[in-house]
Amino acid sequence: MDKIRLKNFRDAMKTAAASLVDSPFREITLVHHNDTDGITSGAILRQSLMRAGFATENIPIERVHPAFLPAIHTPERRLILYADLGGQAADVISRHIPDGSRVMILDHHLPAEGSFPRLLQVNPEQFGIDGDRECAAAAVACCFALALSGEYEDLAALAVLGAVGDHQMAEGRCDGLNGFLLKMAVRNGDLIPGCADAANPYLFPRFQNRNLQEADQFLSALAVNGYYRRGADLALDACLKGPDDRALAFSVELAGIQRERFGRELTRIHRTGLGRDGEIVWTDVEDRFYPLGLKAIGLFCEEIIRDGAADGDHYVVGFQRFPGENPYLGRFSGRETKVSFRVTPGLKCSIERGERPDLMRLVPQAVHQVGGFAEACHRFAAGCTIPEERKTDLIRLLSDIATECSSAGLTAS
Ligand SMILES: [Mn+2]
Repeated sequence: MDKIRLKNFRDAMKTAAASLVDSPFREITLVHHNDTDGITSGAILRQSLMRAGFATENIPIERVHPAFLPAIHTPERRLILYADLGGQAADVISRHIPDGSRVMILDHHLPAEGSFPRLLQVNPEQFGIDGDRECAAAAVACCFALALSGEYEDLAALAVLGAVGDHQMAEGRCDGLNGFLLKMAVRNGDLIPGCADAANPYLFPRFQNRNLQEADQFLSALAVNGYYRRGADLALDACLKGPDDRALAFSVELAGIQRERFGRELTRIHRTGLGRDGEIVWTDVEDRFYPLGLKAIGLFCEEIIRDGAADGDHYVVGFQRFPGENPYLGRFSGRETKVSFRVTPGLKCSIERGERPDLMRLVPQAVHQVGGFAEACHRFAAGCTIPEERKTDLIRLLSDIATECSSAGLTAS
């Protein structure tokens, strides 16, 4: 990464940090993702802004849901900072900002097209820095912290942990801004190199000498699995002070809950079978995974595949009901379902040979037609949200589109 791009990014961050410090307000709300990159971002921002004299409030969320925005953007919240999400929702966010409030988005996902004058965005992608590889959200947050004060180098270790959570460290190496912060953390003794595992060579003394991957798994157990019991609060504290007994016990308890819920659901599937429509197999756990976060259904689809319950060449679809209450934002009306998509190993081979359509070809089209929206869509894994009453329609559409693709003679695209 060349020096010019880095300098432009850091200059923009200086301007952004100065605009907060110069504002008359000293209370700030931090809205961020609940995965490891989001949690470390939230922790870095909390710590640096507290040192700079702000009172902070963290609101970890699973995603930007339009229904959350009125609950987030109340007139009392004059300063709101989004981290690790928000860039792609800048349009809808900007429509909820009350007069006299300031909103800043520090994201690393490719931002939405267009300009949104009611808010300020600082995103590495705007400066030619690759947000998928060179700069996790935690690195963005850490640059913001270093713009507040060059003395906050101790936060760099958390930035590297965020990069690991987002799979931006490969074979123990980081590129770009992630790599810059990794060097900083090692130089300051906040990460210790030399662990025997070549893929995970750094130990994090604050996390009781876990390596970075173990620290990532620990944060996920708290903040992702334990989201609906406010486990994200424990994860944020663990980032800043190290895991305490309560956090350790909670992570063990949540792992137990996941085992129990998944086991019970698999038993049910062995008894009654999966739903089937052409190449689609599906299951609906309704609210039986509560209090596990909404990532659980994707993990469970993978479990179904490992277990062999979806043998053969199939698209595997799982539904998990969206809880009507968010632990940080209260109750919401409207009934929605999270949907996760995976493929069996046999189908994956057919897709790779260009014989069957991948999920990017199948999912967005079908989801759009039932009035839902795709959250993340990759070739072999995808997730979305749809209205509760459209589940059957979605399965029907997926099956029809898959069939059309075969009769139309699928060409690799
Ligand atoms: Mn991220």
